Amino acid sequence: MIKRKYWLSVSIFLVALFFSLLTLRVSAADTFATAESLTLNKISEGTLYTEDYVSYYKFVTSDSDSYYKIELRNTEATENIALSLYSDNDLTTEVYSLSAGKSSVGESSRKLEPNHTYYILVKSQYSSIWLATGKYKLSVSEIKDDVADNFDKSKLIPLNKKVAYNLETEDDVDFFKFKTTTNDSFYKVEISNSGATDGIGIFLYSENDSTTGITDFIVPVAKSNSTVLKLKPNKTYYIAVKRSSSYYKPTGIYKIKIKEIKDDASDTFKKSKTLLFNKKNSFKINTDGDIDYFKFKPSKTGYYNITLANGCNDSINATIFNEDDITQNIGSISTIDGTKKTSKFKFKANHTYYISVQKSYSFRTVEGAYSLTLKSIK
Ligand SMILES: [Ca+2]
Ligand SMILES: [Ca+2]
Ligand SMILES: [Ca+2]
Repeated sequence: MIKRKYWLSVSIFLVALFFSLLTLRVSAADTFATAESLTLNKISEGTLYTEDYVSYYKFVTSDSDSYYKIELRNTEATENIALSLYSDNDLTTEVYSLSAGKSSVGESSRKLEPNHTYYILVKSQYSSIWLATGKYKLSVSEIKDDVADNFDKSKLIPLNKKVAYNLETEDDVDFFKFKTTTNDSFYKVEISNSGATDGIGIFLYSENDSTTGITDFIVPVAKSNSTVLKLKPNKTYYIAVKRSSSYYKPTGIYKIKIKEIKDDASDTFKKSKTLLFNKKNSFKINTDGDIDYFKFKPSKTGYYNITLANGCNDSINATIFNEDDITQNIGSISTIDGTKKTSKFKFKANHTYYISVQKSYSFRTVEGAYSLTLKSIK
């Protein structure tokens, strides 16, 4: 009797030991150290054998600047399943997690470090009431970024050429730079949202520093938008193309072009061009917003006629200044498009006067040719 009881106890003990060893073996096997290697861009199948089963995976990123799309397909599991991404073989290094409900897909695309081993754990979603068992599919796809996400590695784009790029994911940022010429020029920054799924934001910077923003604008789906700015000569400017806020989620192709528009007369008193007397001085409002400054020095004191001929598409004004100071206005000539107008002024000999020419109404878009003629009245 005692002997039988002894053997029963031993048997129970051995069975218990067997199961505990089995559990120990399973949990020891399913750790980071034995994580299954995933091949990039290939779908792997997996199974959650029990409700507390955890599958361990690892993958190595390429040496490219890339996004990685991780997709978890809950093909046959009985409840919600979840995935966590770790940057090291350590549970404290979680990058993000995502879940996939029954018969649905969970996915996320993130930029990851190049040449780095990441780990993925797949298990039942513990926040669910019921725990899952069953099959699923897992894949990690590399999506190469065509343009770097930072100022330092920004892509140099040529002037006057339209080039196509891509927003690979909705949080992709493409950084560009361009160099202005030695000319006194305007630059038209033009973006065509030819293939993106949502509005694209454009941000222009004067330095490789996000605090130096000059302007920004949005390009709606299937539209073009642009801005024209007078920029400093011989200088590098930066552009970021990205979503303008979390409200927008653009992915897809867009085209960018930086066009140089040369200005024939400076926008400042300081660099104003000298006008010649008894001659038609022909210039242009080269782009909307252009203002042209001139100077002249009469050789004798007396009355002079100044004629402004307007070949633009809207009204323009010439303003005459007694010195190189915006407050020293001594008169102006206004012309509507396609007409010319002459006004009489009295000038002193050997004194430098200034004239500016610009559009009359700030809310209009004005471009085109004009001329100024200065004649002494005999
Ligand atoms: Ca890109
Ligand atoms: Ca001009
Ligand atoms: Ca100008």
